[in-house]
Parts: sequence; C-alpha cells; structure tokens
Amino acid sequence: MIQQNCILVGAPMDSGKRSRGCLMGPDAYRTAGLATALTDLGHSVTDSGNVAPAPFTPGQHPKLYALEETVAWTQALADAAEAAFHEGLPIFMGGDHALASGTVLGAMRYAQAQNRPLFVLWLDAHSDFHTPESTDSGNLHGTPLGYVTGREGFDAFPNLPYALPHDNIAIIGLRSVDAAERAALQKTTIQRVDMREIDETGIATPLNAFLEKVAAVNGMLHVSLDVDFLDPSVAPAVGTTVPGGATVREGHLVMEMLHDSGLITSMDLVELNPFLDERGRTARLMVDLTASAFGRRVFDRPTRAY
Ligand code: NNH
Ligand code: MN
Ligand code: MN
Ligand code: MN
Repeated sequence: MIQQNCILVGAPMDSGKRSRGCLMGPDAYRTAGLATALTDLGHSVTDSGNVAPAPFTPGQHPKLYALEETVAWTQALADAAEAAFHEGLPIFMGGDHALASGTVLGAMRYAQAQNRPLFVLWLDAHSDFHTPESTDSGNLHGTPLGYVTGREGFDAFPNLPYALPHDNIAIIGLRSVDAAERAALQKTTIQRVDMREIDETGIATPLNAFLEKVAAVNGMLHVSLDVDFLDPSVAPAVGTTVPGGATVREGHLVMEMLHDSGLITSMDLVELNPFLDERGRTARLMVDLTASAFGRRVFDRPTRAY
C-alpha cells in the first residue's frame, strides 16, 4: 500500500447556510480519531490546525446569506489548500460544503502548476450546481460546483485560473436537485449518478467508468464527500437530510474502490453538524469511510488496474 503524507486541514466554515453547527466539524473529526485511523494504516499525518477566513466586512444582500464571509473563506481555503498540496495529500475537515469553492480552487491552481488535469468526484444527495442568481435558498453551500465550472454570477468570488471541464466531474448519490440546477445540469456532460441508477446498476459501475477516465490521463482526483450522500438513518448529523441515500456498505465500497485506484489526491469531509449527531455516530462513520479510502480493508485482494 502506498504510504501517504496526509495533511489534515480544519475548515470550520459555517457561512454556507443558515443553520449553524458545522463549525464544530473539525474538532468532531479530531475527537473521533481521524488522525489515529490514518496513522494505524501506516500513513504519516500532520494536523495543520484550522484555517480562518480572510478579513471581510459583512454586508447586506437581498437574497444571498453571508456572501462576504463565504468569499473570505474561499480566498483563505484556496491558499491553504494550495500550500497543503506542497506538503502532502490534503484532507479538509469541514465545515459546510461552501468550503469546496476554496479547496477545489486551490486544487485547480496546483493541478495547473503540475500540468495535470483535475477531476472532481462529488458524493452528495444534492448537485450544488446553483449560481448566486439561480439559488432559491440563498445558501451558498448549494453553489460550489457552479462556481468551479465557471458559471455566471460569481463576480464577488476569486477569479478561476480556468473553468473545470464538465467531463472531469461526476456527482454520485443524487436525489435532491432543484429545477434550475436540473435544467442547467442536463445541458452538460457532467456524469450524474442518481440513486435510481445506483439501485439499478450498483454503485461500482458508474464509479469505475469515472475512475477509468481519471486514470487514462494521469489526472488528479479531488473527492468531496457530503455527509448527506449517506442515508440519514446511518448519518443523522447533517442539516439537509434526504431519505433514500447511500447505505453504509455503498459508502465503504466507494471508498475502498477509490483506495484501490490509487487516484485520490485530495478530499473534503463536509456538512457534518456535530450539534445534530447521536453519540458521535456520524463523525465515527465519516472517519471509518475515510479509513477505507486510505486502505482499511477486511482482507487483501488483487487490486484492479485502471
Ligand atoms: N439545493 C439546495 C439549495 O441550494 C440544497 C443544497 N443543500 C446541500 N447541498 N446540502 O449539498 O439550497
Ligand atoms: Mn453538498
Ligand atoms: Mn504552488
Ligand atoms: Mn448535500
């Protein structure tokens, strides 16, 4: 197994939606033993502490919630992410999903400097493909994929070095897509895997297809794991529960396959709200899933070549 130099980056960002609590996420992952789970697998782990937002002045916006704070986090997290890539394999402990605007931006900058294409695997009940204009809720955690793909209306946010190509994105676990997102997504080549497809083909088939594309061009792979990808019966600690989500085993299978692919170059753990958890079970499940992504397994088996 390849030993990684894992860089844990705390991102206690809570401005991407109105209900609070994700700011406690990084400490919940620390308490649930994320670092130990990774060192037990033979990886080296550095916890670089928590990022803070760039200085900002809160403003008033008729629709968008906490725009200035979210932009300030995006700036700080992009810089922190880019720096972390120089040290090892960053694992961002969120924080709500708006943090991915920063972490993916940092990954895009780093990938460009390495002259490698960046791919993004979005594990989520939602597509997070809104623009600041199309969002109904005004919650910017519903917009990061819209931002990094270069959709219109993100003028307040940092400039992108390039627009992330639609062909380089897969979203798996979909079951709550707003009308405006659906219309926009259907015009793209983003690989959209809803729960029905998972029921019909199993989760391995679409994931393999995506990983083959990443491997074929020596891509970097950023994995963004939203707690609500999982069914709320097993992962209750999230503000936006949607029934009919991935099972514990579907979650582990995705992570095990990602490990075997050897393709992951960075990862977000997002939307954990410890205030809503039951005796730490969601935090522990997220740690166990991360461990699977970094090599925990019951038995060794021949790895699949991509
Ligand atoms: N689409 C909804 C919105 O934009 C929900 C987004 N919520 C999420 N995304 N949890 O993962 O408000
Ligand atoms: Mn999300
Ligand atoms: Mn650099
Ligand atoms: Mn979600």
